[in-house]
Amino acid sequence: MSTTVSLVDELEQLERNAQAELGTLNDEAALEEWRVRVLGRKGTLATLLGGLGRLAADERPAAGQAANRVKTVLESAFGERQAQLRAAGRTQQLEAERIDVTLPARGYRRGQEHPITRIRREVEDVFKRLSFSVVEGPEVEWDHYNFTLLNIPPDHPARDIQDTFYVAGSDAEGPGGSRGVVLRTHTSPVQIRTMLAQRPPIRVIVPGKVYRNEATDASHEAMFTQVEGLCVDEHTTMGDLRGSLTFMIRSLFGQEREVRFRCGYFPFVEPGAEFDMSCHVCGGNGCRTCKQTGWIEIGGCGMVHPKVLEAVEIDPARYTGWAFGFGFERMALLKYGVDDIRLFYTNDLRFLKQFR
Ligand code: FA5
Repeated sequence: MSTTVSLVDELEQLERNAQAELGTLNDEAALEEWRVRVLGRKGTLATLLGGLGRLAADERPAAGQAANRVKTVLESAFGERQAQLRAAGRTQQLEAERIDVTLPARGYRRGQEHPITRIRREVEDVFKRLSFSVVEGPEVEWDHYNFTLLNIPPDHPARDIQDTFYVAGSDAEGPGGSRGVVLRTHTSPVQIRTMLAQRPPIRVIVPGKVYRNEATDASHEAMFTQVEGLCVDEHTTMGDLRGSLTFMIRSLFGQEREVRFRCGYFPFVEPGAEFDMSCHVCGGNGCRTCKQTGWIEIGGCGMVHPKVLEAVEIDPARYTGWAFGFGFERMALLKYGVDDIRLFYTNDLRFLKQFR
């Protein structure tokens, strides 16, 4: 037997064996190992081709052709197997990632307004209808605006009623050379800020958080929310104040409600009053909610004190003003029949979900 025949035989045997083996390989790593071993630079095929040089010249063409054919066949067989394995891998992956689009969707849990936000928006809407603008002010406030310019000088006893949190170490110089920074005890300092920034006519309401050094109980929190109302104009009177508050109370608690004023003292108004509404639970006959009086206290109000107008350089001989302030939490307690103010801030969803 000539050398050519035996080399061609060997090539054909390699073709058969290598192809058969290829069919048994099931992963890319084994495939790569096969490629290096059979088709690689030092692989079986290359070793056989190395034998070509030792053949007689007339035997070489036939052996060379056979070698090329085997090489092409094995390379394309390799390519096919690789494609097969990759396709199978993709199918498996798709299978693993299959999702059942017919399953019912998980419920989307919608949020809702906090009851205090709801009251705030209702009050804002009422006053917007009376052409008031909504403005805000800082919660960390100059002592000067929170107290002094509201006619509560440093040694005034009214400071005790609204004890608050003083910002320690703050000796920055404030307005008018004043010192002292506090967490505001009421929204009234925004009266001062508004009157300093704007000339009459002024009609604003000011919702926002306030702070007091307060032992908490069912009707007191150390942080709560107030709204301030301020109107400054020529000829505006306590009658306008009363009319506006009555309009608000009736919008929120029903058209049958009455509003009454009782004398009340706030250093920044003169005359000053507490305002009450007739009890919405018993209609004014007397019950547990109104402590048998028929009336429920809502907030404070009065005519802006001439000293306050002077302090912000508005002429009290030409302009008059009125103001009021009350807490949203106490209003929410009444409107929703809740008996403990602390429930609004414990973030218990069982409680909050009732206000949908
Ligand atoms: C004031 O804060 C005045 N600035 C209101 C005012 C404005 C009077 C303009 C005149 C003119 P007073 O301290 O009474 O007033 O508080 C007003 C309301 O805030 C109270 O009626 C009550 O509704 C609420 N409030 C007071 N303290 C607390 C507290 N610790 N927790 C919850 N609500 C409170």
